Amino acid sequence: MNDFAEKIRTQHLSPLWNVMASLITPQPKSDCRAHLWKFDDIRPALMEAGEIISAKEAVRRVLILENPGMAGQSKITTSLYAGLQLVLPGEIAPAHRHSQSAVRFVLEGSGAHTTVDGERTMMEPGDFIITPPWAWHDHGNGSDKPMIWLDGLDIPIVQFFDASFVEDLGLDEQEIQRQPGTLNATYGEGLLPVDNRASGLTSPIFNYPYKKSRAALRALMDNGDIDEWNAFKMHYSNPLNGGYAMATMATFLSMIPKGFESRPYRSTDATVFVCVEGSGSTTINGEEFHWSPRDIFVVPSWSTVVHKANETSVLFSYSDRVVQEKLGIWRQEKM
Ligand code: GTQ
Repeated sequence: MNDFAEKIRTQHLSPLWNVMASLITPQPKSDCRAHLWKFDDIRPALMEAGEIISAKEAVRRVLILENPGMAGQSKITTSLYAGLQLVLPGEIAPAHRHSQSAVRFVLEGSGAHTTVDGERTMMEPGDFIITPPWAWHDHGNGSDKPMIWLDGLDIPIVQFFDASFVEDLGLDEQEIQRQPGTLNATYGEGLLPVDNRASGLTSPIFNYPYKKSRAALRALMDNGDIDEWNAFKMHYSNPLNGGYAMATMATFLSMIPKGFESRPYRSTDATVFVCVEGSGSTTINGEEFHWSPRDIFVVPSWSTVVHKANETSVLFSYSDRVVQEKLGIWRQEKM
């Protein structure tokens, strides 16, 4: 057998029966590990990065959240990237575009901005902001305080497909083509242009302000039936089709009432969570992680999860669920 495998290796052939069991596993097997980053513990490193390199020099001054099971791979899960981006007062992160799309979730500061394909939006804590694939984007901070947000990108997905392109605009900032708030006013009020020609792959709304998202969850909580696994959970939606807001990353916001303990669940989409408000803990395959505002934690695929809230809490999360659903491979078990 070994001689045979050795012999055919020179012809770039390999016997399936030696590797079958590790390729097609009875359950998901991943190097991805559960982990929690306490914001207060990692913030000093980010501020130190602010002293040694400017946003312009770095292009993007970001500290990558690396999954401890995949060190050196710039991944938080097998398919997703996460990083903390710092823009100091007066700084600009210059305009560029790339195949990868980005989720921004604002953690600290107020009054910085990002410009995406000709429209500028201000960034406030809890806002969920989208950079679609191949959209020009630059960031700036005109406030007098540091701005910190979580970047979630589909870098590993694009890497897997060998489909990465990037282009620099050659200017710090792109030209602004519309008034701030134009896209939200056009697409975010229950109306659509009759001859809408936007592709629908990504939501035309690129800032989902926390104030509005929180009010939606609050209304759901005050009037809806609680889900024993998710408490009150919504996905950000694309007004063109009601689907997820982005093509590669599904994004969610959940409100968990004080004292709630979820029943256990598991799903095939490894998920990155951010605590927005409140405090509590999440037990992942028996290991308990305590969170409070701005903490970030990651749940690997098919790990059993139980959430507990000490106070009424809000969690933001993102995963590749939208891709897995399209491919027909997403699974969930609510126990
Ligand atoms: O803001 O454009 O965290 O291009 C990584 C790559 C952020 C960005 C990241 C990027 C960006």
